[in-house]
Amino acid sequence: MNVVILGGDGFCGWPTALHLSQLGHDIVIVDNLSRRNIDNELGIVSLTPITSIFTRIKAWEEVSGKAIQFYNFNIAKEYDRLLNLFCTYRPDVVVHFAEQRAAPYSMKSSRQKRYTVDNNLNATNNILCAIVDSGLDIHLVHLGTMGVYGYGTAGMKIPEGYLDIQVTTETGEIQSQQILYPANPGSVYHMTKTQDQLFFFYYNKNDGIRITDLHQGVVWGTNTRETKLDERLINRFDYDGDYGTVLNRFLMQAAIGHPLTVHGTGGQTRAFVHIQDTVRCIQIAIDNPPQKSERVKIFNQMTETHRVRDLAKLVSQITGAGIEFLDNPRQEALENDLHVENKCFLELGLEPIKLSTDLMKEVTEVAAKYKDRCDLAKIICTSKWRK
Ligand code: NAD
Ligand code: USQ
Repeated sequence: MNVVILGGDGFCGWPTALHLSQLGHDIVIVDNLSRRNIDNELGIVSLTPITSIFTRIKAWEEVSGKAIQFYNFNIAKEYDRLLNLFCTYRPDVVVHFAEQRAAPYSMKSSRQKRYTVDNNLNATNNILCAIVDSGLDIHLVHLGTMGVYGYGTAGMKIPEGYLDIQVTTETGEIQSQQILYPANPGSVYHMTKTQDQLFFFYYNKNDGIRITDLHQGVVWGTNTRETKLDERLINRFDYDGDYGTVLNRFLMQAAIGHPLTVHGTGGQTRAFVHIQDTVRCIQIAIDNPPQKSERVKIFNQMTETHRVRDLAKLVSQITGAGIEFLDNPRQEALENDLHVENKCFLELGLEPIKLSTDLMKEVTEVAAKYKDRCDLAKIICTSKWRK
């Protein structure tokens, strides 16, 4: 298949591009390298020494014999280039990773709030418009987030996108319906993902676009089978207070002897997925597209849930690291339970990679290998939800 990967230079996009290329798909990456520019803006670098996109692609060609094309443009702004790419390359599938994805970055100030909204909403709308204008039957696979649901469960498992409800009509009849699960975003970034859902609902209803929206949990791990093949293919490892996510941060903090930075009581429960399962889930989603008149398919892309303080305890037991309970910079529930339905991927053959000592050690080893690249001043989260 011809596959366009939007945001293919990023943490999830790069290993996905390699995985799909390895499977024999023809891959085009589009990325405006905004993530690398934000690193410059924040004065940080990935803990792992990622090479330029050009070196990455050349190394992949040497290692695998497979070519990947790359275009550097902004999909939120350069609509004509996006449409032209769709019309000339005629993709079967477009995978959309190209959004500003850090909640703390999106809350830094009005500049970052406005950038996140402008970038993410225009990116998604432009892709949908370009699919309509191209006249092609493209399957769009989007990376959404578990955070669209909020993290409460009302005593039930969070379903895969749609909630069964019953309404009483004026004549007293009970009618059953399914609606999108009510949105409950916890940051401006998460809010853009809840708006993406409405774009998908609308363009699917109006234009019949086939869409799969993957509500992904927090991704952990660094490398996948393909990125391990050559040092030049190494994936990015964000450890800083804006882009670093909780489990990778804890593993990295343990590797450098920094106390584990638990926000508040650490009673927050979140859903997790390993980066190797991320790329596998996208493969499964591509292999199982919605039918022409089917509504938006929504999968919960997560394999387990954990409470933050339990993760800290686990990492501490394995590594001996200390734990520090910090004032929580975010506005979020101090303690929450989280139960999530994830049957769709399991029924389609996903064999989940669960948190294991071996895999956690692997991340710690990667972190230890590159610890000299760490800037200690960038570890603590400074972005506050309320000033
Ligand atoms: P990332 O920031 O590493 O990658 C995103 C890529 O998109 C970057 O390379 C960036 O340069 C590019 N990009 C952003 N805006 C663009 C634009 N307007 N035009 C062209 N390129 C643009 O993020 P990631 O961790 O790989 O996340 C990818 C997607 O998965 C995001 O949409 C994110 O919301 C979602 N997601 C990520 C996680 C996680 O834990 N990393 C969890 C759940 C969902
Ligand atoms: N946390 C800590 N200590 C830290 C870092 C985080 O206690 O050092 C806590 C946070 O307060 C939060 C939880 O850990 O309660 C998760 O934070 P995170 O930074 O790991 O994840 P989050 O901000 O939710 O965002 C990440 C990705 C985002 C994705 C989301 C999936 O950056 O792109 O959408 O995970 S989910 O959380 O399921 O919505």
